[in-house]
Formats: sequence, C-alpha cells, structure tokens
Amino acid sequence: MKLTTKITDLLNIDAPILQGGMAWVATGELAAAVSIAGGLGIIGAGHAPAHIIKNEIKKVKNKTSKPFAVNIMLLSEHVEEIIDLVIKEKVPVVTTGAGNPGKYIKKFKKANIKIIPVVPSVSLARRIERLGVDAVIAEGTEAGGHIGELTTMSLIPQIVDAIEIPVIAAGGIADGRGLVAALALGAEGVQIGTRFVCSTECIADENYKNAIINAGDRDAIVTGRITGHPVRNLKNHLTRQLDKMEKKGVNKKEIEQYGTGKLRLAVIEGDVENGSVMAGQIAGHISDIKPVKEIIDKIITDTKISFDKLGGIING
Ligand code: TUI
Repeated sequence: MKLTTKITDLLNIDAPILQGGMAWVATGELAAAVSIAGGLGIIGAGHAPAHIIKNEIKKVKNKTSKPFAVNIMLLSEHVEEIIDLVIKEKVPVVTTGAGNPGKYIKKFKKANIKIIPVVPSVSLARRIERLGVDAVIAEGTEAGGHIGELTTMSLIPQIVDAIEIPVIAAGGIADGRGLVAALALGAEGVQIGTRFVCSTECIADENYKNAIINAGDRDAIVTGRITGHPVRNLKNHLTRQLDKMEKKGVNKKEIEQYGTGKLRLAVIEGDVENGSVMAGQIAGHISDIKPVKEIIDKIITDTKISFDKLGGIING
C-alpha cells in the first residue's frame, strides 16, 4: 500500500514519514533503516563535530541509495563545519532545529540540497518560506527534546493557512491515527521521534528504551523554561535536580553547565536516573520495541483503517 502526498513527491519517498533527527539517538543505523522502509531517515548531528557525522553518513550510504537527511542543530558550535560536510557529501535533504536557519538557506539552495527547517511558530514559518525553503516541519510542544510553546493541534492549521509550501507535523505522533489527524489538519506528512527510539535498529541503550516503555502519560515533563531552552525529558533524578536549581534561582549558566553531557549519559551509558531521557508526551502510549519496517508498515495500514472508519460516519 502506498500513501502519496506532496511530501512523498518532494522527497521521492514511499511513506510521508520523517524520522526525528534526535541527537545521539538518530545515528546512521536508524536513519538507514527508516529510509530503507520507505520513510526519510535523518541523522541527528546534535553537538557532534563533522568527522563523527561523516561516519554516520557513510553508514547510510553503505546500506542504501535511498534519500536521507542530516538534521543540523543550530545551537551547536559545529554548525559551519556540518554545513560544509553535507554539501561535500551531497546529502539530499537537510532539516534544522533549535533556531532560525535563515542565513544558511542560500548555501543549501546553491548546493541543490532540499531544506526543511523545524518551526515552532507561524512567524518563523512565514519568514523562511520567503527565503525559499522547500517545506517546514511544524513541531508542537508535545515533542521530546528542545521545544516550542504551541501544541501540534493548534500550530499545524495556523501554519498550513499561513504559507504555501508543504507542512510536516511533529510532536505527539506515533501511529496511524496521528498521521490521519495530521493530514486532517492540512499537513502533508509527519515527523516521528519517540516511537523510533523504541525500534530494534536504534542504538540507544536498552535502559533508555525501557524508560520510554515504562513511562506514563504525565512523565514527559519540561525543564529549562528559565534558561530560555525548554527541554522535554522523562522525569528522573536529573529533572528533580534541575527543578530545584531553577526554583532556588541558580543562574542560567550553572544550570546549562549541569545539563551538559547528560543526553549522552542516558542514551549511550544507559544511566536513565542521572542522564537526560528526552522523549515526547506520546511516550506513555509506546509499549514495545519493534523493527523500523514493522513500525512504518503498521502506521500506513492503520492510516487506511482510520480513514475508512472516519468515512463511515458521514451519512447523506
Ligand atoms: O531541535 C529540536 N530538538 C532538540 S535539539 C536538542 S539538543 C539541545 N540540548 C540542550 C539544550 C537545547 C538543545 C534536543 N532536542 N527540535 C526542533 C525544534 N526547533 N524545536 C523548537 C525549535 C525551534 C525553536 C526556535 C526552531 C526555531 C526557533 O527559532 C527561534 C527564532 O530565532 O526565531
């Protein structure tokens, strides 16, 4: 079964599903598996230097010739060298996060790289549409990691109505019902993060995956509002410490420093008490670890079931 939208046409993929470019988690292994299964696999550059990401790109190219992307995290000190790398490696698509990519867009266009920034607001979506980006990922506050303020439900229709280019919905989506809802709101596809963490191919430590599986509906909470970099994590010793520091009025720099290296601690070392377990609100709904292909195939089959069910309630 195929599901065709402006996004599958734009990116030359079979399913309108992008995998979130999660730092440390979204390696070449995960990105290759998603691209092979018909979605768009994305390598998360996070704070990594170019030589590390070069190796992840190599892993994808060794496994598939299908399209894939690199996510450039704009708060990274290595942004410029990552941009040079994706141009040199002829990476077909770039997504950006955690900032305004405006000043880099000309460079990507000149290199014939499709550029799809993550936006948390209508104003940024409008501004970067004018600069010629190919699509936007509108990410609601339900998402894991660094987040904006608006919910997916309110953000998507407002952005869809404000711009002409395709919109991809992100934040709180993990199954076929989520894809149907996103399409109903006017999106042309979805980006999915947390669900893909709990995949066989994801290299995150088992403890990280199990923390998501064991999470309840209210466990993915926000810290860092005070520093101006709000981040959604699963509740643990780290989030309690950060909460205490924020309430005590500890200065921003000290709080940021305390958070440094904590994502690696959770994803790679498996320390899910002291590390940062970034995950979206949909974590409460995820209950198993499955191969990427099974996840994607089920989303597409369930999308059809969901559409048929909705069609059935319209009479006359
Ligand atoms: O970028 C993400 N999620 C991330 S990045 C990350 S690494 C990190 N670690 C510690 C502190 C901060 C980051 C972990 N998770 N998602 C995409 C996303 N982009 N969400 C929100 C935004 C965003 C926010 C503001 C995009 C643009 C923006 O622009 C502000 C402006 O300048 O207009």
